[in-house]
Amino acid sequence: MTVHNRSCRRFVVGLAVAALFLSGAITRAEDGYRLWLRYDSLPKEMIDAYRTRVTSVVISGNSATLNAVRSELVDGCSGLLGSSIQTAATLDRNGAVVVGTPASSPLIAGLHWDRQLADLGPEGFRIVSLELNHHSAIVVTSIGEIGSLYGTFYLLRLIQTLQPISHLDVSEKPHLQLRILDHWDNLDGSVERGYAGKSLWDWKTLPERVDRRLTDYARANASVGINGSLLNNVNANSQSLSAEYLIKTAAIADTFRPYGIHVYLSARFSAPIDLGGLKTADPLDPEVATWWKKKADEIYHLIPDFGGFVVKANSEGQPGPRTYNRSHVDGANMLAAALAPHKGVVIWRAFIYDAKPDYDRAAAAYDNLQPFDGEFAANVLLQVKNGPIDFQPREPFHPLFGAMPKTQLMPEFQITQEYLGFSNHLVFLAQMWREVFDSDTYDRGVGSTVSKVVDGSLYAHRLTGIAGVANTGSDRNWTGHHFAQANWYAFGRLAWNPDLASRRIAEEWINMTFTHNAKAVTVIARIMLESHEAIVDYMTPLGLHHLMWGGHHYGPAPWWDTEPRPDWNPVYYHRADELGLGFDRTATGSNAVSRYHVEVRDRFANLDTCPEKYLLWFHHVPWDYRMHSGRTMWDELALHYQRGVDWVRGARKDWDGLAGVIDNQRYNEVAQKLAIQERDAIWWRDAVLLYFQTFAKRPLPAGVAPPQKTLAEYKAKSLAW
Ligand code: GCW
Repeated sequence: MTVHNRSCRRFVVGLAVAALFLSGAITRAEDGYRLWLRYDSLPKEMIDAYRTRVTSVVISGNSATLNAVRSELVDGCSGLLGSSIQTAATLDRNGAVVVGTPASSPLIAGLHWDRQLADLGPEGFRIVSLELNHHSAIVVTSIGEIGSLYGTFYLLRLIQTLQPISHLDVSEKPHLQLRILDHWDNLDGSVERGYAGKSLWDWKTLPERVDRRLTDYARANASVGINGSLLNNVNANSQSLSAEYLIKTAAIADTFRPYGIHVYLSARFSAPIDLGGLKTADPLDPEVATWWKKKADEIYHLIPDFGGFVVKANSEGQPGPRTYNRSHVDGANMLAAALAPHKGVVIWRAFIYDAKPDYDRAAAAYDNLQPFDGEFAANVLLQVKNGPIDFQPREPFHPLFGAMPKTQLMPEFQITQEYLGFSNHLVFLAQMWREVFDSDTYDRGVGSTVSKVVDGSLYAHRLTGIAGVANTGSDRNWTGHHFAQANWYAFGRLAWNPDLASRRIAEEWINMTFTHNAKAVTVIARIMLESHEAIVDYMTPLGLHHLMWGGHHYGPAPWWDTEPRPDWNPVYYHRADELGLGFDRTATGSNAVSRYHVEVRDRFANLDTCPEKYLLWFHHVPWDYRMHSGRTMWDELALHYQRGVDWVRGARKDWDGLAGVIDNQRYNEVAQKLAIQERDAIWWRDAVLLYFQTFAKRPLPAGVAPPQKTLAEYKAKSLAW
């Protein structure tokens, strides 16, 4: 190529790029970074309905939160309505959106809504369409600035999901108080059970440099009402509480504060020894208590709105009060006393299981903690996983819910998919969480659901909360799989209101994230709403659990029996033998079922009334046992696995049909993940059925495809992710 040719080409390329810019044809990359806060222009035929209602933004005051409200509203409305919406100092035309608190806005103060707003609290809000100073307006208000921010996101969501806004009269407040994302992030940037890249916190460059991404993280959380963030792994490093790291944490807290997010830290129980040089961490030692009080003072000096400590004690090798022969109450209450003067809380994890001979892990947390009901300090919450084992694809609800009426329990859900196909499998977890919330504990008679335990209404608790183990990371799309974003979204929506329907959550998210095309929304919602049952089918149907490969937990290994603790091995959980399959947790076995209320216990303990989805969780069932369908248990089991595989194939076809409706990048990325999901579902079906067949000694029923490899091949190498 001659020099002339090269420069000529450069010129032409330059012209083309400039032309693209001018025509607006260069759109943003569809890499998923914007999550559900995309603010792309609404379908043309819809815009006019909103344009007359939203013409300007009137926000007086200049706090960090009000500034965040202003820029969100201006960006959001300008993007959605395809024209620049400006801020205005006064209400001089129709269509103003007026946002603020009675204290920040004279217009709002003039409405005299103080009583109603006080009832809704500082995070609650009202949104009303009305006439104000002879102009039509929409008022978004709260007694707290954070409430106005939440109201702003609510209004934006209405527009994003094409809801009418001409006659609004909305009053909302969160059902749960502490709505926290737990990050299992290590100080070296790795994330325990994280499948979306590295930690979002770059400890090396903090506090000098705070990644812009943290503001976007805070916006996303605030948009669904998440108000807390636990920054470090519950398998904690004491260094997180050192002066050096607290300054870094304070910089993160400063970034989150305008968005109403409080930071929490995992406290390693041995920190007084590790950092303070004390000889002991015995919670009843006065020097230890003093060390924690001073540490709390130091933290609150830097971070006045610090949320509190989360503690994993005497579990999986973590130190705790039992190390000193003290109780969990001794440990929790000692820390609670240090935080109480600052209004901080202690979140004590109930994920405690010891390895006594012949014990059943499903009863361990209950036996360790239930006897202490009523003894925890007022600022302690007990954080209980949704089920009694460990975030399995399906578990019955944890028996502690409904068994500790005098203790503030908060559920812990796992948003990251440790046991559910990492960031490779599409599974919408709202379905699974709904099942937990809707479970009836019977503690105060029929209708004593987990959601009523959790929202405090069953026992009139003051302090309530919920935690979700985050699935976020440094990946450009935040969560590895585009659909995993829906689980972050759903967690926030359910934390705000545990009674929300999963369909509603799914449809909101699809409209905001992918498309307004009604047909496509229906297809995608169906995929999402069916996905949880499908993953249960191809991983652990009929109440099976913990069949995963040791250590990393990706893919099946029901034969696994080499972990140092029996209860880390799949064989401990499925108990397959020549007679049948499943863990007898009734009176003839471990009797873990007795930890549930009598109504629940009797239903689960009786083979005829036990829901089949929990059958092998509670019973050791003969291979030829007749299921409700009339088929044998073995045949039914095999057909569940096949059904799971078939579902993934169907979902792939459905997704393929969306070509052209979804942007290319996300369409292709999701399609590729679905291909992996199909590969894995087949692997699960084949490996598990081949292995159980060595006990069942029965042929696969008609309709179940023959395995693609031998059992030896499946045992030789784990599935790769
Ligand atoms: O699910 C298990 C995980 C561990 C985790 C533990 C816990 C943080 O395999 O990685 O540790 O639960 O919840 O404490």
